[in-house]
Amino acid sequence: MKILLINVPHIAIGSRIPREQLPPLGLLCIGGPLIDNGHQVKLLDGEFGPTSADEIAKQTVAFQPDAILMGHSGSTSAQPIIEHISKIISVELPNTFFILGGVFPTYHSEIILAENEHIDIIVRGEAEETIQILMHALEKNSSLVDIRGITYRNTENEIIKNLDAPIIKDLDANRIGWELMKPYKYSYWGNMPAVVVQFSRGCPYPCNYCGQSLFWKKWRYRNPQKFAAELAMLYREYGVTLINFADENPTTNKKIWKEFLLALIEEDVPLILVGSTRADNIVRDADILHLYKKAGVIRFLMGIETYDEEVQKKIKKAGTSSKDKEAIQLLRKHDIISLATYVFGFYNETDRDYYKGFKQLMSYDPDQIQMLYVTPHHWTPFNNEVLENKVIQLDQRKWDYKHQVIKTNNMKPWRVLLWVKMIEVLLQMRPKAIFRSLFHKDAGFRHGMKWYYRMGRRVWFHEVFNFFFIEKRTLIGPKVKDFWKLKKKKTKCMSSKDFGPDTA
Ligand code: B12
Ligand code: SF4
Repeated sequence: MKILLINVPHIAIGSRIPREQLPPLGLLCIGGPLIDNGHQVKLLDGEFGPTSADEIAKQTVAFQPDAILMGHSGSTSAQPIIEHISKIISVELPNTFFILGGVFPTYHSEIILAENEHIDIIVRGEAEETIQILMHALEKNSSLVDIRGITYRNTENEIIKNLDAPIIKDLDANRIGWELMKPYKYSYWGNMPAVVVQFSRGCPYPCNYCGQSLFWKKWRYRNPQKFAAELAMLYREYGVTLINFADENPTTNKKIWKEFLLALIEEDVPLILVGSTRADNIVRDADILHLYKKAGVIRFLMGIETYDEEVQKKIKKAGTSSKDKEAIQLLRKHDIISLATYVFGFYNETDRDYYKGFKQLMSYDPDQIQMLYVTPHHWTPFNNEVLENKVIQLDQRKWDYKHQVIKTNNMKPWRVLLWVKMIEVLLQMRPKAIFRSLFHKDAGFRHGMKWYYRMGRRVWFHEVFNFFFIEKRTLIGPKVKDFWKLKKKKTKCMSSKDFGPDTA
């Protein structure tokens, strides 16, 4: 079959501010096995440009695919964009199969199909195995009844949700379609040829606001030696120098992670690695952090999330303040940049909480910070705790952690924004942090810091300007528990007009 993989352009800052793009790993993961099964597969990456919906439609029609596969990396915030673009294309290509996958569609497959008549099938969960079975069935025009992991519309126009697919046990079994990247110049970290990779899937922790551990179900990992060899191949054959880990927690198992680090050191390739992990893993690995550095790790992001140990317990973060601080110090000792994320909006904070959060971050002294707003993803336990809270951001494209989504009872959104923006400035403009970006002995460290300052400056002004002059929000929106029901009725992305004037 002729298959087109489409990565849609996002409006989120992660896509628009850096002026460079990373490859959509999810689509490459399904593209590889499909190529090996004999299908003709092409990637259209709309993030470049960004490409307009009409241009994407034009290029798609020119390719005349039998099936269009659209996926998510920004997930929730990408869904309205996917629905919009796929609808335009479907007018021109009524006989093409429209198939979606990714985190958000996995949990909303029936709603999406009910609202979008042109979308035919949704693949739920990890898709490398399911997509091969599905494309084979579509090619042979055979029944979809027994294909696990899909939701589809049958010939009677009923929406059928088949059983979940089993998790993939061997993560090395399916090849990633790296060759699909060839038409595009992917880069990150200041124009370094870059890819996104996944050493492991899943997370063994139960943080109540995070859907990732639920999506992958169980923590699994790739063969450390094969994985290191693949990274070396990416350097040698594709000139890749920057590796961005998609893993939730690649360091979960110390022994396995150490094996990978040693295997990569053995490959002797000058790669730079950035990723996310947990602070307690860094503390646990104090004796092997020199191997992290030797293998090329330049930055780890760690979720600090809150100053308040009570909230930490409530959200089931299972971390401690002392470990967070120690992890940052340990990384610094090994010339590895620490990026601390901090989440606002968990439980009706007051000025005092913001001040305490700020003080705590100052005392931790991270090299970089990222301030986020808690987002009630439908499928997370946190969502059930805030069902009665009001939604102030009705545009789903902005459910991206960088917009306040739920109302905090004690503060107006402008006040929350001022706190967040002030904390960012005060932390990033500390003489200590600036000094490190200019005079740190490690050139890679300096480069990473300068790149982040450049990006941060753009993000900061973009967010403040958009908040006051462009974006809309409402203080009289629906409750969280009603948001998706209302959305379903409206059929298209709601605007604040649906709930009265912008009163924020
Ligand atoms: C790398 C990454 C990025 C990169 C994206 C680069 C790119 N071109 O994809 C960058 C830095 C640009 C980025 C930006 C953003 N990101 Co991001 N990102 C990630 C990260 C770390 C990895 C994504 C990934 O590659 N996963 C690995 C692949 C293999 O998994 P996958 O994409 O889910 O694909 C599998 C299945 O879902 C399915 N599948 C996926 N697509 C399709 C399509 C079809 C047709 C089928 C059949 C199956 C299928 O099959 C795949 C293989 O099994 C995840 C966290 C994570 N660990 O997943 C966050 C994550 C996806 N990002 C997130 C967010 C919020 C954003 C931003 C909105 C942030 C912002 N405010 O700017 C933006 C959105 C823009 C964008 N382009 O996505 C959230 C999404 C939350 C949600 N559920 O809505 C995540 C989950 C982080 C988190 N912890 O919550 N991101
Ligand atoms: S926030 Fe991090 S540690 Fe917690 S469940 Fe999500 S990925 Fe795991």
